Amino acid sequence: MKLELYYAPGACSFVPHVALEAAHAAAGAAFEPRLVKLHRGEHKTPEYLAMNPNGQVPVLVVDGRPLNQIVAICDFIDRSFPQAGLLPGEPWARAQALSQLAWMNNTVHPTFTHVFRPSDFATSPEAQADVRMAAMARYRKYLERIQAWTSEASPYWFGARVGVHDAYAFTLFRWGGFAGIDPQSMPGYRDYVQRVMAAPVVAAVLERERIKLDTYKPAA
Ligand SMILES: N[C@@H](CCC(=O)N[C@@H](CS)C(=O)NCC(=O)O)C(=O)O
Repeated sequence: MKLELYYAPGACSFVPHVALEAAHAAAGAAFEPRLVKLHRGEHKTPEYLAMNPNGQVPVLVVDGRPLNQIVAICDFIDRSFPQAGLLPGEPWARAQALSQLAWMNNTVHPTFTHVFRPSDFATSPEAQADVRMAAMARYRKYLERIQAWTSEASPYWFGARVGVHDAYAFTLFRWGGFAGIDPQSMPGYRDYVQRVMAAPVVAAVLERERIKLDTYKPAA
């Protein structure tokens, strides 16, 4: 099976990127990482839009066929390489895991988009500032919910093996810095994220994407 992942450094594509790295470590599955330069608009070209009409990363191309949406991509990688243990196999536990993953993707993630790009949601500068402020408060509440979940992580979300929930929890926490959330203000979440970052498959992806947990800049 030929697998290609279109990703952008630090974007949500980090989640399937970790999934593929874990599948590589556990099952020898090779994949080709394809860097997409969002600042150059490489995700808006006709060729890219033919793979993903939303003009977004990630896209997983499987033997030439594109697959969109993180939840579907992670489900596909898990079913193709169950040796990686990315998601629980037992039906109820799996449904709960997908419920959490879907919530991160369809609720927490778009809330951050309101913080990061309020101009997508309002036209006047005042309304944009309002959108941003309201979304920042909601984003912090969501991170607190994730922090409560991760307090049970031992050492990772589902136990011994790092997986897609850990990768999403890291990504959302890292974005928190851009939303003005000091990582030191959430010590439980910070300690968990540091464990996740030290896991070899995550460390390999951090290195390839050249990202760190360095997004928070205290106000001068
Ligand atoms: N629900 C989508 C979310 C994808 C998404 O929001 N991707 C962002 C990066 S985190 C993106 O490509 N943004 C560029 C843009 O919208 O112009 C998924 O699961 O794939």
